[in-house]
Amino acid sequence: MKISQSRLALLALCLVQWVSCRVVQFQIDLTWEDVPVAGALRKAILSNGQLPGPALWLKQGDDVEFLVNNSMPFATTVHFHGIQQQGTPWSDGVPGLSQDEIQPGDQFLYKWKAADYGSYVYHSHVRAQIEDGLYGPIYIEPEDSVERPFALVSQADEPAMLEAEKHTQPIVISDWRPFPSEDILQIQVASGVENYCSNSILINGKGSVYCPSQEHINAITTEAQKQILGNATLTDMACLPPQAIVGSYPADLSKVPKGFYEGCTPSEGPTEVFQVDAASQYVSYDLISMAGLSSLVFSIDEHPMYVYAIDGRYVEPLLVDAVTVPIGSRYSVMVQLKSDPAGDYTVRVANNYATQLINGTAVLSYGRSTPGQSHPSQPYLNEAGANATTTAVFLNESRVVPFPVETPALHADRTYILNVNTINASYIWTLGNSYPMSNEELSPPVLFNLSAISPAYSITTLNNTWVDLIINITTMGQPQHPIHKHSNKYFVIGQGSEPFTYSSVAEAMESIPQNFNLENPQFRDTFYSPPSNTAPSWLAIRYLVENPGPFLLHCHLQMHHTGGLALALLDGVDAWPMDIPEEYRMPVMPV
Ligand SMILES: *[C@@H]1O[C@H](CO)[C@@H](O)[C@H](O)[C@H]1NC(C)=O
Ligand SMILES: *[C@@H]1O[C@H](CO)[C@@H](O)[C@H](O)[C@H]1NC(C)=O
Ligand SMILES: *[C@@H]1O[C@H](CO)[C@@H](O)[C@H](O)[C@H]1NC(C)=O
Ligand SMILES: *[C@@H]1O[C@H](CO)[C@@H](O)[C@H](O)[C@H]1NC(C)=O
Ligand SMILES: *[C@@H]1O[C@H](CO)[C@@H](O)[C@H](O)[C@H]1NC(C)=O
Ligand SMILES: *[C@@H]1O[C@H](CO)[C@@H](O)[C@H](O)[C@H]1NC(C)=O
Ligand SMILES: *[C@@H]1O[C@H](CO)[C@@H](O)[C@H](O)[C@H]1NC(C)=O
Ligand SMILES: *[C@@H]1O[C@H](CO)[C@@H](O)[C@H](O)[C@H]1NC(C)=O
Ligand SMILES: *[C@@H]1O[C@H](CO)[C@@H](O)[C@H](O)[C@H]1NC(C)=O
Ligand SMILES: [Cu+2]
Repeated sequence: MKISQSRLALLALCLVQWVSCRVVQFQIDLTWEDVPVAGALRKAILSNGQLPGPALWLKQGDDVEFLVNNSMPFATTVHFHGIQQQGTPWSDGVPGLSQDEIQPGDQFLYKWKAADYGSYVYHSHVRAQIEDGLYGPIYIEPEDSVERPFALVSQADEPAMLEAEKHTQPIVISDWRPFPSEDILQIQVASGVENYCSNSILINGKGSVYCPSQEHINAITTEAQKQILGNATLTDMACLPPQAIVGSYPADLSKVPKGFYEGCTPSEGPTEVFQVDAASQYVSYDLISMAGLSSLVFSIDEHPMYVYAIDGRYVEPLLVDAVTVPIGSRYSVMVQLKSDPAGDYTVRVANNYATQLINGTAVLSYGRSTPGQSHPSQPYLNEAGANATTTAVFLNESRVVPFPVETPALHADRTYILNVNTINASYIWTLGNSYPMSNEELSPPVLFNLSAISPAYSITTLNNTWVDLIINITTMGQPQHPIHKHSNKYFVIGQGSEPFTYSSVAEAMESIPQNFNLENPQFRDTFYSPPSNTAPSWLAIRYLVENPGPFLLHCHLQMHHTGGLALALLDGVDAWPMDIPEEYRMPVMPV
């Protein structure tokens, strides 16, 4: 066994600095198999035979070697969502930008440093493969020196919370459809109808397909949905009819198969059970949404929870009864356990986009209930993802304060206003222009050839400058878009539910200073654009260019991302070309 020069140098550094210097090797073998998900057989992507994939547990400072073995009949890549990839842009997993796709039978070795602590997720970054199940949780245990925010809740309970954090568990919430992602992309082109319905909500991969009666669906239809529906009703999948989605774009509903937006077929799958021990006082969960098209709200009956970290960073703990988890975001919650539990409690996950009423449930079990004696627990969350009582508290993002607070520069060096809307069809989207899926096939990828990508689909930035991106939602009625940025996080400095008619943040701040926060802004890698129900809206984010490389900015809804709601940030081009390790210069790394 040979140890490379660089490995030896690293070992020496570890001994001197006394920091974690483990090299953690992790491997996933990807297969495409018929599996029952939510009780219905379908082809899906399994990672080491699992869906979601196995959890990767790390310590801050670890070096990771993540091997992807593609045993599937189609190409793929893996992205490490929220991981900065400082100095390792070749391990970001975006086809056409940082690497070529990993072909069937090939392998690829991603190497990166777990520099930051917290909750992350790995997932496919090719086309809409996330919808086929290629995702798994990552947790990076903080170094002891990182200050925890638990004493802000209670000094007396701090030890119990620290202990709960040590044993924190991922809860991956997602949605599922009866069709593989490639079929969905084809149905969209043939019919003109964007896919906006699921048939099941999964909690750690478990769930069922429920088909509520039309009476029940009509009874829980929300006021907002009634406004859109007029005289019509929701479908038997509790979805808006496609006319509401397609608008004036052409559509051919005869090309839409059963189960796309109507045609509910019930099936029963397993239910996730979270076993807890009342003696431990607290339990910690990392909520991760890997949905394809839903906006999932999470709640545990009769159990308020402290949100204490978001997107892998601590925040001042906020006590809530329910939290909305935009796709790609991670919310870490500390749940206070009951000293005298009455039985099992229902864990609820419900979609709050107007497009569909759908939910899934799991069980929080103290292991004490005897059959027949379990009482029905009292929900905070209803089937539309809204409050079930007048007193239920939902996380309010405006109240979130990072712990500790970090601040951006007061002025940006460059501003880009990126218009978000549909163009030509209900499933084609813009972020500035419309990023074509064919950009995933740019070869050699942009990291190796800066001119491989058209300026229409990219912006270039200089290293060590501050950039403002205005996500400009130019029309009413768009869903809140989960805007994800690769590499380093951004500060959420402003937002509004009115047209953005300014040329920069500085100009806007003169007219509407109340819409901005430069004092204690959130520091995120994924954040919702504001609602646009009654007017267009906008989101202003500011980031420091500190990691030269090509990184994607995109909506994490799979059909928006594949529909073009994406932009390549060619960061720090003044520091290109980079010193790329020889093995990454290959189209695909031989192992
Ligand atoms: C890697 O994939 C190949 C087929 O592509 C398969 O034969 C091999 O067993 C896989 N290796 C592991 C460790 O799963
Ligand atoms: C909706 O119902 C109203 C009153 O029942 C009726 O006047 C109207 O024509 C209906 N609209 C449509 C589109 O069917
Ligand atoms: C919500 O989930 C319950 C199962 O816990 C199910 O009976 C019901 O039909 C679901 N409602 C919708 C609208 O999905
Ligand atoms: C939900 O909250 C709103 C606003 O506080 C309140 O008006 C409404 O009655 C609540 N819903 C239920 C079912 O209690
Ligand atoms: C959220 O918090 C902000 C700031 O405290 C407040 O202005 C706003 O009304 C709150 N929103 C809701 C829906 O409660
Ligand atoms: C939209 O349609 C126009 C006219 O056919 C075409 O030139 C343009 O490329 C289309 N844009 C996208 C993003 O599909
Ligand atoms: C880089 O991309 C440009 C634009 O597509 C192309 O003309 C050029 O041949 C590429 N260079 C290499 C080395 O592939
Ligand atoms: C880019 O800028 C950051 C500071 O923002 C600096 O730490 C880094 O070394 C620079 N990278 C290069 C390659 O110059
Ligand atoms: C941003 O969107 C608004 C509509 O909400 C529009 O009036 C404005 O022109 C857009 N900004 C740019 C630079 O296109
Ligand atoms: Cu979107």
